[in-house]
Amino acid sequence: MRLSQAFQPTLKEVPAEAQIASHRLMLRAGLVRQTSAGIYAWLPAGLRVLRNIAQIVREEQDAIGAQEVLMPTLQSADLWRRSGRYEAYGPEMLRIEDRHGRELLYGPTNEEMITDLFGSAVRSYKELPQLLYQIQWKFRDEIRPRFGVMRGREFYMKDAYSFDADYEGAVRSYYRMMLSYLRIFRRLGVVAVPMAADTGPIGGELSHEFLVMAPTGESGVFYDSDWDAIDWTQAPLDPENPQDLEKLQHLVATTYSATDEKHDVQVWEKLPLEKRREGRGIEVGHIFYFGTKYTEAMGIEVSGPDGQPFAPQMGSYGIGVSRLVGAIIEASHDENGIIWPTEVAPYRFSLLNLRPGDEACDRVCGALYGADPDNILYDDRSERAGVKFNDADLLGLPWQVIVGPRSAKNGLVELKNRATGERTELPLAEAARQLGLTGLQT
Ligand code: 5CA
Repeated sequence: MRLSQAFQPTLKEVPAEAQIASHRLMLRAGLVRQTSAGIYAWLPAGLRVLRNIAQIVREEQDAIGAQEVLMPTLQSADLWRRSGRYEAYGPEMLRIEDRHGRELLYGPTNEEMITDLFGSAVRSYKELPQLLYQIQWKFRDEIRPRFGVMRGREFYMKDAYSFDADYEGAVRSYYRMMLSYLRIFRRLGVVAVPMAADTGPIGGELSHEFLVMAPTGESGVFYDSDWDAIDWTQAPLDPENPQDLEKLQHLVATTYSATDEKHDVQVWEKLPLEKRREGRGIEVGHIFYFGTKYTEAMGIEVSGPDGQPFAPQMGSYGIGVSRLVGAIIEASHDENGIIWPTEVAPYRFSLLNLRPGDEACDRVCGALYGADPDNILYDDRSERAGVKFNDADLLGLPWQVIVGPRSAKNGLVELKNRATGERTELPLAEAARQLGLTGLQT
């Protein structure tokens, strides 16, 4: 993408309403714009990040055998009356009436709808277990939307639902999902620690929330540094193997982590000092096991091996996809702007042409840009170098390739690492190789 043509409205002024870094940076870098309180339009660069996150979530959910569906955002009030949650959910639910006076709502979550779908299709225990997910917009009329996309009213969520024949199966589904979450957050380049949690309006008895460490987090957190050390993408745990899931369950039960609400000082003080990690966290995921709460309330049964009908056991599993965009920035930025982890960055690198019109600069930039124009952000604007440097730091792609007239004449470019600020001058072909660019035309 050529920056001269991109729809990327950056802001010079720090927006007054934005209280935290991620909100300020998302507005300043031109990732989102607020359209009404707690509701945001995603602009091209922001949308690319949102999609990258969703894609990693999708790959890892598929990898544990979950199947993707897409349910509507609008649901009928009657569906929610069957579970008893229509009244119980309260003013956070956006209630709507259609032209025939029928009551609808904009879904804040989808337990009822998926349970109904499941019930209309599955007849026998032989069709269990089932694991379904979607990535869809939700609406919760939060009393105080704030911190930008972090606590929005309309937000993008991955929600998954499991159906099992018995308690043991349901617990396996729960830990299979937990393993998938640990892999997802690792791939997203953040440390997210699972912590035992309360269940709130979703209900149930077993629940963990996943918190990303960031100083502006809403909860205080305490955890064992082992959580930082494990690379879950490399862990030899097979989501299909019940013994591996038991190992994970054991590890979670014995490796300390707690929000301030559940903190146990006595257990904490048994940990060696150098293993204690303390800070604040942002909730980016939440998983629940709630047994037959919804299947029973809604009268959903399948037939068992003995021919007797029974209500399947359920769990539900959320990830705040749009919240993660803010949470990743909270965890990874400096005074100059965002520092994207490679896997979610909106483009591979910024290409800074310091003198458009200069023959050598244009030639070197053209060669690099031509290798992957969809995924390179090419600053070809006729702006001062300082403006280009500032904008590139603000948007925070992991690498910047800086092309000035003197070095370009000698076939050299400068490679800047956004995270460390380190700059190295090297031949064009070598820079392309380091950036993983193939098909360079020189
Ligand atoms: N039905 C369950 C699991 S699918 C559920 O709704 N869980 S939840 O309420 O915990 O939401 C799941 C995730 O959505 C949260 O962990 C959080 O990351 C995200 N989320 C919740 N409310 C908001 C909000 N107002 N703005 C942005 N993200 C939110």
